[in-house]
Amino acid sequence: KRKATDNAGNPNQDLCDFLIDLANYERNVSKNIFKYNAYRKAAATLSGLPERVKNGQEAKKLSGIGEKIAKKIDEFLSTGKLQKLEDIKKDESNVAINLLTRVSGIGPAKAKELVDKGIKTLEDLKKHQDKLNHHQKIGLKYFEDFEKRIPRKEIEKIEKIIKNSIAKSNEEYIVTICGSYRRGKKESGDIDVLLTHPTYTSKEKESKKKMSVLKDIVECLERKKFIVDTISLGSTKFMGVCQVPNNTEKPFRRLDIRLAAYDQYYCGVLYFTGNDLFNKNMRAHALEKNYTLNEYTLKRLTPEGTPGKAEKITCEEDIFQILGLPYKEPKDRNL
Ligand code: DCP
Ligand code: MG
Ligand code: MN
Repeated sequence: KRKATDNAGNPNQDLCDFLIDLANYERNVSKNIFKYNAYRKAAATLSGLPERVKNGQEAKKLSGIGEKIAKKIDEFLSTGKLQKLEDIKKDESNVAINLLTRVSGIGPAKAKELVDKGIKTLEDLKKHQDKLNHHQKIGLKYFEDFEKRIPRKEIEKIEKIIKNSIAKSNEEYIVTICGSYRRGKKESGDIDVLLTHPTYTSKEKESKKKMSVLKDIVECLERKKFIVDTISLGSTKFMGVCQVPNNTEKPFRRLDIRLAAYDQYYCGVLYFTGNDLFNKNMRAHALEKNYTLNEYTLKRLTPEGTPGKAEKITCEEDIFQILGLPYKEPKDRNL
């Protein structure tokens, strides 16, 4: 949706832009997630280069760039455009599907369904809100703000607000802002908060008392006028909207909060820090080593392939070490 390759002074920004356009077309219209990931990977590789790519041949040496993408780079460098993209943009239903998927909560299938009904613009959507669920209505309400990237400075402020308010209700909560912020990005698409408490362990996860932990925190942040809207609230996952209090010129921001069990916290931190491609690689590597890794636990697989009991994990380094991998700092997890 938003451009994850926007970093200051990227000398290959225009190439990254057309690759992201192609990626979005593959996801939103063709529903080809494989190609979507391939284009995103190529864009991520180019966005990390210190210098401008000279031609496709040179680009092909880089990871994630093969013959086909190299050819497209050559076409773009010599003509300033890409015929495939020009053709895609000529079809107004493609353009409409792409636009509607930019609304938080609207995926490719829903977008196509709406476009088939003749709903093609945000104005159309506003007139047909009865066709939207609660999440999609919120996505539409905050459409402009949710497209704005969040500067690191603002998330630093938000981190203090969240930590202070939560500490006031109970000193023992542990709060980590994960996602692209933890990976050191200068701007983020949303704010990803991971939360745990020493008394909240995987054994007690389902008990009645623990069910209200996240709800209480959300209510506390609502009273502070920090959380302003809720998309969804379950026992371990909140999705909603926040704004820096007493600062009405600041845009509304997407906020995710997850509650992790204390003994599963670092698998949660690893997962929620990402990025998603890094997580995929990490899980694939775990399987090669006969382990299964998810956002909760790391478990050894028996020869029959069934998971054993959870490994004891007390920090992220433990996970890398058990899997025989050198530790990677969050800033080196931007694949
Ligand atoms: N995640 C994942 N697979 C997904 C979605 C998310 O592994 N399909 C994990 C990795 C992500 C983290 O959750 O880094 C947070 O998800 P976000 O969508 O918030 O992504 P980021 O924080 O990485 O980027 P952005 O700046 O766009 O929010
Ligand atoms: Mg995020
Ligand atoms: Mn998120």
